[in-house]
Amino acid sequence: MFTWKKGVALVSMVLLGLSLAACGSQPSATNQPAKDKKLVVGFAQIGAESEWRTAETNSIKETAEKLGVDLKFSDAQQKQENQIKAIRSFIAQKVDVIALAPVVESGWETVFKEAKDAKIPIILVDRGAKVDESLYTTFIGSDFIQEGKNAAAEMAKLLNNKGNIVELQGTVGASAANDRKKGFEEGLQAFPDMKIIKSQSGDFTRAKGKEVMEAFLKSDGKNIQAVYAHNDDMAIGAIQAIEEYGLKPGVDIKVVSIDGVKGIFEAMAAGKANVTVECNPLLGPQLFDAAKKLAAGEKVERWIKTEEGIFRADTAKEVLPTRKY
Ligand code: GZL
Repeated sequence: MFTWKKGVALVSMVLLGLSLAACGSQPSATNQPAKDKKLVVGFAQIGAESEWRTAETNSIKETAEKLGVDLKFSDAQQKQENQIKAIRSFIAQKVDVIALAPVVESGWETVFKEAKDAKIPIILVDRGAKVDESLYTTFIGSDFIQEGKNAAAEMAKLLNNKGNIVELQGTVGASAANDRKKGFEEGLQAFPDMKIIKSQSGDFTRAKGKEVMEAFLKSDGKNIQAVYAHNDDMAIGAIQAIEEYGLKPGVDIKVVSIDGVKGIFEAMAAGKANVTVECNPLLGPQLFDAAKKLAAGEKVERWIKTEEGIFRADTAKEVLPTRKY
């Protein structure tokens, strides 16, 4: 016999069935299967100070595009406070992973703790940070101390173990600059007749590298047998200064630098530079591979190293067309 109670129960059963069917057929944001959710990565880039940096940015953007990663990208114009602002913005946007190339090693503790409290893992890319290791998950980048040692060994061959060297350091406080300096000095210990007679920061840029080299030439001119630059861009600036001074770069003053960008291969092919120690900027694939693993709760290695070579003037012409950055 029909009662109102039975009728209400029947109607609610029908409505419940319909709503469950609707859920099953039109996945919404809330019931989107986790595996189909787009990975969201915030990247706080330093700026565009060198060919190397531009190559790294291109690698990260192109790889994100290819993999369908939602990349939030910020350019800090070389300022740490802008990188810190970007990290706070990524936290507010609740990205899955935060990555950055720390412009300098210090000053990250507070904002990294904020990311940790928000349960967002941090990946360091191409430069280190002096913080407690628990505040970041992995460092993807090169062994800068080894790069400095390799540069010293190459310099010894060029100078026959004897000569005065001027050094163009990278950005003050940057791990790449600190460690390339450390590695080069350690490498020189085996060669007591090779001396660094002047050392100053050229901030990893061509313009500043040229300006500092001009000052070195003014004070020490023909007393300089070689220049060691922490990156190729400063070396290219130094080459211009040496030529304007009236000497032959690569001949009168040997040129050894780090990165392996196209510009230094062109200089080596023209006989104006002697050696570049490679530092690979194409880190996009390694970055998003690590980010994907972290977002899925998987572990990643503490240091994901990049493979690198050493390139000399005698092979520059044939290698140049094969270079990807
Ligand atoms: C190295 C990177 C350095 C490059 C420079 O990993 O941090 O910064 O050697 C760049 O060219 O400016």
